[in-house]
Formats: sequence, C-alpha cells, structure tokens
Amino acid sequence: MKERVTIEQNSELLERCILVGMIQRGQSRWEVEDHLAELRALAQTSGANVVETFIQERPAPDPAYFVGKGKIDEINDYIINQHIDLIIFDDELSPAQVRNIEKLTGIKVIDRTGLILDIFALHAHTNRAKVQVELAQLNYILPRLTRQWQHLSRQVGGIGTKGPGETQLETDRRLVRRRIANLKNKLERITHQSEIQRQQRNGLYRAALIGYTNAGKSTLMNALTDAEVSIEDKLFATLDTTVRRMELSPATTVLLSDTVGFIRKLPHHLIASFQTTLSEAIEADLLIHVVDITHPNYEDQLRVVDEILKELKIDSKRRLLVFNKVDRLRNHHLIDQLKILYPEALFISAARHIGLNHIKRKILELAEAQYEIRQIKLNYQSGAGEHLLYPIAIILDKKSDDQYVYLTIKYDKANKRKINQIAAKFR
Ligand SMILES: Nc1nc2c(ncn2[C@@H]2O[C@H](COP(=O)(O)OP(=O)(O)OP(=O)(O)O)[C@@H](O)[C@H]2O)c(=O)[nH]1
Ligand SMILES: [Mg+2]
Repeated sequence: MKERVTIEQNSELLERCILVGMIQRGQSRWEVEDHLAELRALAQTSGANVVETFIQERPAPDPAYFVGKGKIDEINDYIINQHIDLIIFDDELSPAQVRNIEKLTGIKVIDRTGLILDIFALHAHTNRAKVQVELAQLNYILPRLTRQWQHLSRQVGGIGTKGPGETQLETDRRLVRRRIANLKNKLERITHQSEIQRQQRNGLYRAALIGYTNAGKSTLMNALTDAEVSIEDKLFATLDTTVRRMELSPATTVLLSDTVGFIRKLPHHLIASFQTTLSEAIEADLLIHVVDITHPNYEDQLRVVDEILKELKIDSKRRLLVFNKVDRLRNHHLIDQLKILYPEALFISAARHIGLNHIKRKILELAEAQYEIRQIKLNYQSGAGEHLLYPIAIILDKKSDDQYVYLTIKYDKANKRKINQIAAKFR
C-alpha cells in the first residue's frame, strides 16, 4: 500500500484515462453525470489519472463501438493528441465492442465492471477475498479472451490487468476453465471452514451491517465494538467480513458483522463469487442498512442496495435503516423529511458517536423479541439431554440435585418446538 501512495502523489506516473458515458432513452443528463462522478472516484481508487469525460446522448448503444462512429473518431483524436493510455466506459461493453474499440484506438478499453473487479483485486488481502475476486475476474475475462486483449494487457499492464494477471491471460480458455474449477474447489474448502466457525456461534442473534460503499459501515462497526476494521475514504475499503460480539445487556450478546459494500452495477460475477463473504448478511437475523445522508444521491444508493438485497434473496429480512454522517449535514430539514418517510429510521454519526445508544437499544429490543428465556429441568436418569440444547439455546444458569439438572435457557423462538421435545424426552 505504501508504494501506491507514492505513485498516487506523482500524477505523471499514473495511467492517463478518459471516461465515457451515454445518456440513453429514459435517462437524464444529471443522472449520467452523477454515475460518471462515481466512475471517476472508482478510477482514482484504482490509481488512474482521469483527464477528460465524454458523454453522448443516444437512444441506444451502437453495436460496434458502443458510441456512434462520429463520436468514437472524436474520442480517438483526443486519445492521440493527449497521449491517453486507457478508456473506461460506464456501461458494460460486449466483448465485440471491446475488440473493435481497442483495434481502432490501439489502447486498453475497460468498462465499469472491469474497473470494479480491478479495485477488488487491489484490495483483496485475505485468502478468501483473493479467491473470490480471481474467480469473478476469470469469469469476466473468459468471453473476452482474445489475442488482441492478451497482447495489449501484456504490453501495457496496469489497470484492468491486476489480480489473475498476465500468466492467466496468456493461457487459452481451457486453462482458464480449469483454473475456475480449481478456485471453486478452494472456495468450497474455505467456506466449509467458516461454516464450522459459524456453527460454533449458533444461538446468538446476528446483525449485519450492509449498505452502499463508503456509507460508514466499518466506522459504525468500530464504534459499536472493538473491531478495529480499517476505515478509508475510498470505495471498497472492506472486502472481507469481520464478526464481533456486542454485549447489549447481561443476558443479551449479539454478533455484529461488517462486510463488503454495494455499488450501482455491481458485477453479477462478483455477487456470485462473494456469496461466501456475504453469508453473514445472508444468514443474519437483522440487516442494519447504513446510508450516507450527506451523499447527494443517497436515494439512488438506497435503491441500489434494495435491488442487490433482492438479488441475494434477502430483501424480506428484518431491516433497520440508519442514516449516518449527520454531523456533516448542512440541511437539517432533510432529517425531518426523512423521519416522515421512514418513521423507524435512526439518525447517527458513527464517527462522532452520536446516536449509538439508540442503535444499541433498538438491536437489543429486536433481539429480545426474537428470544425467549425459560427454566427447564432435565432428568439425569433419562440420559444426557443437556448437550442436545447446546446448538439451539444458550445456558444462562445451571443448578442440579440428585435427580435433575435445572437450566435457565435462552433460545430463538424458532427453536421452541425442539426445546419442548427435549424437555418432554428427559422429563
Ligand atoms: N463526517 C463523518 N464521516 C464519516 C462518518 N462515518 C464514516 N465517515 C467517513 O466515511 C468514510 C467511509 O467510512 P467507512 O467506515 O470506511 O465506510 P464503509 O461503509 O465501511 O466503506 P466500504 O468498506 O468501502 O464499503 C471514511 O472517510 C469515514 O471516516 C460520520 O459519521 N461522519
Ligand atoms: Mg468498510
């Protein structure tokens, strides 16, 4: 990372890139400009120097060059005059479009998906994150694997070629497929391990922090627990999941998890690969949706997160909406408006520790509602029934006499029937 900082300081060493967006039927210029501002942040995160932005208004993309022939010629002139190294398109390009544009301009062409994959590769530090990113990248590259692409990537290097790197690009499709199969196996093994760890935590209420990238999830995680997750003002600072215990009352400990952020047009290969990382959210009892209230486009971000939750089939889970960064908000009327729209939402500043008690109280309330505490007595003579309770209940207190063990247990209401069966069997 240190090395990267010095590179970023010297913009002459950075790849010079241009961004291209399109206002298609039904879109407003404002909307597309906002998407391009985000693309610029992504490009900068990836270490590029964004020199210029091109926007074309067209009902639909051109099948050959994405933009029209006149526009691509204009762009090409600019590339030659300004010594541009890289073009980044905001929309997904077909492999044929990439080929055509690369052939015409002679420089590297990537789209938003490729760029996001690149940043993921850059930020993947854990074994699991690395495997997942490589898997997504190979699936993305596979249909785009042409001699042209390989040649250019090998020559130019840099953005769009991190991660699996040159060796994979030089190999043929068969080898890439074999590598994909290998990685899938590897991921399964890693998944199996985390599965075991998860089972050991059974019985605790689980809350997961989710939301758009840079919303402040990790900051909130650190404020609520002693997690020490790294926080950065850049996109996709967090790529793996951290889970910490949070004691909310003497009888209630919940597990809080922080995970990878979402973004508009999150590549579906990434969503598929990151199922393991997202499993904490997928299996959580509560999703804490963190929103950056100071972002000019927070509504859009809210919607994007909702869509991804749908894609992950977890949109029906219990959700707690949390508007973050209120300390930076200038327009305080916005809070009043949002309170009407979202009466259950909380307004906080994770960085300034404002409103944290409200969150804790709310999580406690939801966790308590899901659990039941009761006394149960089990007969020793009928065998050892106690261990059957371990996976589905927490033992809060235990006393015994010659015949019985008396347990105070706490359990998820979903497990009530099983608990009753055990109680009946060991009467
Ligand atoms: N002013 C202000 N800034 C905040 C607050 N919470 C987080 N930030 C800043 O927002 C930026 C992103 O914070 P993170 O906690 O890394 O965000 P994240 O949601 O984990 O982001 P990813 O892991 O990239 O998805 C950092 O620069 C934080 O310092 C807040 O309450 N107020
Ligand atoms: Mg984070």
